[in-house]
Amino acid sequence: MLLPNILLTGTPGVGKTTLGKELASRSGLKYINVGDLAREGQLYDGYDEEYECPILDEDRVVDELENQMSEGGVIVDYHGCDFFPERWFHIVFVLQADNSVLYKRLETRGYNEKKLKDNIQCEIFQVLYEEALASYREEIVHQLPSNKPEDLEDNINQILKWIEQWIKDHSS
Ligand code: DAT
Repeated sequence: MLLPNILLTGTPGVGKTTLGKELASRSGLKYINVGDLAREGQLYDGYDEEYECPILDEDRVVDELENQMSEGGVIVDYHGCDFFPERWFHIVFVLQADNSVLYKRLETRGYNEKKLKDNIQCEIFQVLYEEALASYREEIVHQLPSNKPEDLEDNINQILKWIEQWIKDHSS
């Protein structure tokens, strides 16, 4: 059976992991958190002192994922989307949260002042949405509100329906 690949992207803290894991458990698709994958495989290329985080080795991440992505049925979660091959994804969701909501979530994570400010700005200027539009066909890029538990439930139901339809359309 052919299965679609889904990209969940957006500013850190918008709810990609929460949605991705729940979606995977309800759809049977596989969930991959690119941040975790990079940590496990040490797929890094230096360290960013300003943001206090390692720099992703994008080429190695792509190589690492290629086989699974060609098989299909993968939900990818990452706060960036311009380095993945465009052909990998059948649909792209950009999650979005209100500033006040996002601020509280990131504060809870203990982000430093600069990281907090930059991430809030990233959300205000819709940086990930713009990046997604620049990297994928506009028709497959969708924004999803991710402020409250009801949003999560709505998003899951909407995506499950989409998956079901995609599978129907691609079965022969
Ligand atoms: P991300 O993976 O985008 O960094 P996350 O899934 O870890 O974000 O979520 C960050 C926090 O926000 C976490 O404590 C769970 C909470 N959260 C996520 N989606 C939510 C929603 N729709 N309603 C309320 N809280 C949510």
